[in-house]
Amino acid sequence: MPSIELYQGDITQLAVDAIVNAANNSLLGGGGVDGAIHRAAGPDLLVECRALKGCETGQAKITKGHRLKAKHVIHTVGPVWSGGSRNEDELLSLCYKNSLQLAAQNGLHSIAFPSISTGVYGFPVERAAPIAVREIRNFGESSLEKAIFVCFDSATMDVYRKILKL
Ligand code: AR6
Repeated sequence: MPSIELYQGDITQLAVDAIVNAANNSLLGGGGVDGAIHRAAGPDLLVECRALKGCETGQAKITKGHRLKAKHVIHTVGPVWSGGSRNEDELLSLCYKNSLQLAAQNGLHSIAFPSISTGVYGFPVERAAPIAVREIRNFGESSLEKAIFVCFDSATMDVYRKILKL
């Protein structure tokens, strides 16, 4: 299992092997963290994303980091919250699992996650954060040494802090 760190701020500023993007099924950009990543990475990220032909919810795809400090971007698509009975928990777990697996397959050592689905997609952060933490803790031996949870706002930070007892 990689060690877990907590960081409050902008994920686009992190010099890690991969930052994870909370994207949508098109992988062609959007608002929130997705928009910030595309702005910071520059237009070649979109060119590379076009060739990926989208991504299913819960799955993940990897690109280069282009102008980012991060070497790679792992794009995953979280579930849209619709009350909790549409497999949202399982799909969110898959986002973390598949992103970690992709990082390990590429021999990466460090990865940073935003709080997937808890912005525009409306997944309650109190329910999402324990899922995120559980998936990192359940991830076995691999090249991954460090996973960073990046919280943009202090409310999200508080939830993670409590769960991680930091
Ligand atoms: N760094 C880290 N976290 C951020 C940043 C940033 N620069 N900007 C926002 N966040 P969201 P979702 C936080 O809405 O809910 C996009 O349009 C934000 O405060 O970005 O998975 C996509 O194209 C929140 O805590 O992602 C999809 O259409 C978290 O990131 C849709 O939004 C996730 O919020 C995906 O929605």
